[in-house]
Amino acid sequence: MASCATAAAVQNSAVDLDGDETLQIAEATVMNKLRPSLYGADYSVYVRIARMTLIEKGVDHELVPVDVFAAGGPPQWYRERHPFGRIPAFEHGALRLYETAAIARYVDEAFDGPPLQPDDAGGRATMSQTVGLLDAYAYRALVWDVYVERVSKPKRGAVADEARIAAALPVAETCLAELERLRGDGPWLAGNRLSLADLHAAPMFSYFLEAEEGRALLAAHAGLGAWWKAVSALPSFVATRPAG
Ligand SMILES: N[C@@H](CCC(=O)N[C@@H](CS)C(=O)NCC(=O)O)C(=O)O
Repeated sequence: MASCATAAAVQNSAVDLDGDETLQIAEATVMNKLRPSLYGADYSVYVRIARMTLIEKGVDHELVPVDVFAAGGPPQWYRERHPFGRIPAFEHGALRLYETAAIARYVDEAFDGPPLQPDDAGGRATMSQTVGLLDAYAYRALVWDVYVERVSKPKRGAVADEARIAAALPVAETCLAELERLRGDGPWLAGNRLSLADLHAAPMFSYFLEAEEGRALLAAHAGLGAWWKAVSALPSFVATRPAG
């Protein structure tokens, strides 16, 4: 089916271009129309980042349910898509990806829709640095050490590990201070328009702010408070709120 569509697109666009250029444009056109699949569950921070990115780009896609926390872990067919057994994984035509930053960047670059990366090299590098710091430092401190201990564990009758929360708070403080510094005058985290950095941060903050410590830290960073108001009002954020 893809090859028929490729041939039709080649015929339609074979005007002033040489063969290679024509084929590249035709392939990009066909890929743009193929519906990608995202594997995962709505409770996952990383799945939500990918879903928000797809929604912001206006990409029609399918969410294929995979629960990594199910007894026995994810099924074998899923491990073939993600050897580390995490979510999400992504498929678009013959392309298979895992690692959310790579998925989000691909979605931004492969599909039409508003650009989600700054135009200049320095801006893109700074945005990638923000995404990197969220992955390397914020996810564990904000989500696992503060949210899971303070909110999630007590909800299921377990006792919070206070030492773990106390150890995470200075890391969380550094993350918020750095996000605020990098954002400068805003309104978004990287540059003057919504970017992959905002979509990477929002699902982590969503959980973090369920904890009283999270709300107190945000209140101490006024610039980030304004950012949170804007990002949490995005239709892509509202539409991806976890069901449970
Ligand atoms: N580096 C991965 C992280 C993905 C990740 O940690 N996903 C979590 C859910 S938010 C997961 O699958 N956790 C299962 C586990 O830790 O076993 C990415 O960027 O996609």
